[in-house]
Amino acid sequence: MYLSRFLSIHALWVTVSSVMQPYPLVWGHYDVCKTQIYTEEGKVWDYMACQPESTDMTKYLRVKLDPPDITCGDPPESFCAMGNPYMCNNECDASTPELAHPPELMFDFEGRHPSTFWQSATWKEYPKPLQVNITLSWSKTIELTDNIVMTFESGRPDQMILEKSLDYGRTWQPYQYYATDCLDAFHMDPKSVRDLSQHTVLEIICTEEYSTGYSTNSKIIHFEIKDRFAFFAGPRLRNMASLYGQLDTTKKLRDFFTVTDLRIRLLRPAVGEMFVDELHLARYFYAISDIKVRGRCKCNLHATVCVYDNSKLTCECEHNTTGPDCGKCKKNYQGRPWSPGSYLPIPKGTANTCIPSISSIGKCYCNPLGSIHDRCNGSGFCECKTGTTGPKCDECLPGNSWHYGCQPNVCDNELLHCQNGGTCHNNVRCLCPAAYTGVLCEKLRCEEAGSCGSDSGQGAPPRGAPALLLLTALLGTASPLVF
Ligand SMILES: [Ca+2]
Repeated sequence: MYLSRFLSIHALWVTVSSVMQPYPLVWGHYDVCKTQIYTEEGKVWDYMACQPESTDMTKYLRVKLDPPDITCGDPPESFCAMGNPYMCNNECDASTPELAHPPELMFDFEGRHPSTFWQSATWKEYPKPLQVNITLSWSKTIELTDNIVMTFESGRPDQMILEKSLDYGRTWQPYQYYATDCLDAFHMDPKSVRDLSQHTVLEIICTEEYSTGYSTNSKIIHFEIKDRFAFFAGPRLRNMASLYGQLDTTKKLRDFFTVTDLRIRLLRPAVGEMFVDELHLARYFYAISDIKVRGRCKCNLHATVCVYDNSKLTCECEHNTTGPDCGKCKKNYQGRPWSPGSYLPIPKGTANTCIPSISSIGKCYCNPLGSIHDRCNGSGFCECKTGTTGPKCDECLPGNSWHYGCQPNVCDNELLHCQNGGTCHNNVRCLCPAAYTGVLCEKLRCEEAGSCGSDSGQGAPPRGAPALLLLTALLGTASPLVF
């Protein structure tokens, strides 16, 4: 199944800003890897940097909860409305579809009312912490192109860490800390993304912006990708060329927006007051109705298509590259070291195509006229036709000459002499005086026509008859060409 093609997010941004202010749509969308162009040498391929379009990546993830049995409803339990501890007639029951809250409800289509949501068990074991890890895995490197947005139906947690992995979940780094009190929870000064700059954009911050429990109306938590892009592309992301230039030259910046997995670590549910109300612990739980992750397969600017097959995303690599991320050159295309494509120069970028290896052009391509197959056999050698030799089968054995491949000599200077004053032409034919004919000019033309008279002595009669017999015998073994 091919990823559906959306208007890429940066194209969308430009379209939006062009409404506000005329803006030339000159720089590329990197949506084509190659085009055919006409040059003096005819039609040739012109290669350019390319990438898949940005899309909804939640369609391709695997979700894992830890502890695995933390989802509510098994056994069924009742919970209270967050704002009202005395309204405890809500029920979660995993065995009844209308009352179940499984994890997939964080990723279903959200357009109906009321929302569908995942919900944890309640905090009935207080004061033991109620902690849940939600891991989203793609088994593929992806590049984030828009904010990660999480919608909480339970009130936003008091403490939470968003983490990322770049190595399929083996190691994790924090992406952002969230708390009602950053200093108390994580010993960090609270900051907002707006406090950062081009120079500090990679700093990991703790924010208090999204953790005010249920006392405010907002349910949303962001991880701000676009605000970070804006440090390079300007507030309306108009100067994407500048961002792309930075991404090209700063690997750390590129890696910052690249993930294979995300992990939401819920450390303390929304409490909303100074103290936990121990008499009504069924008020405290986590519930998430929606998680948005937009991005694209990372293909190192060598592919526009990412295929989802067998629950796995793979780039369809161009530019003679291969691997799930197009991260290396194909076999026999290692003529220079692999490198990713480049966004620069705008608008088409640079493809940095892999080129054929020098060793593969000698070694494994056999001369098609001199060899049985045009590729090496299993042991790495060309198999030559009769009369042919050399590593590439482009040299002739003695007694043979190259004429669309090696052909047995018809005449030469050693054994196959042209007779009666004839001259050998390129080892393939004797050029005979007018009166003579035959492969070696051994026959009188009038003899062949049966018109030789007593006065027809246009030339000397055949000389050296025994030698002629020998040559005729030799000719029998050769395969004279047809002229
Ligand atoms: Ca939902």
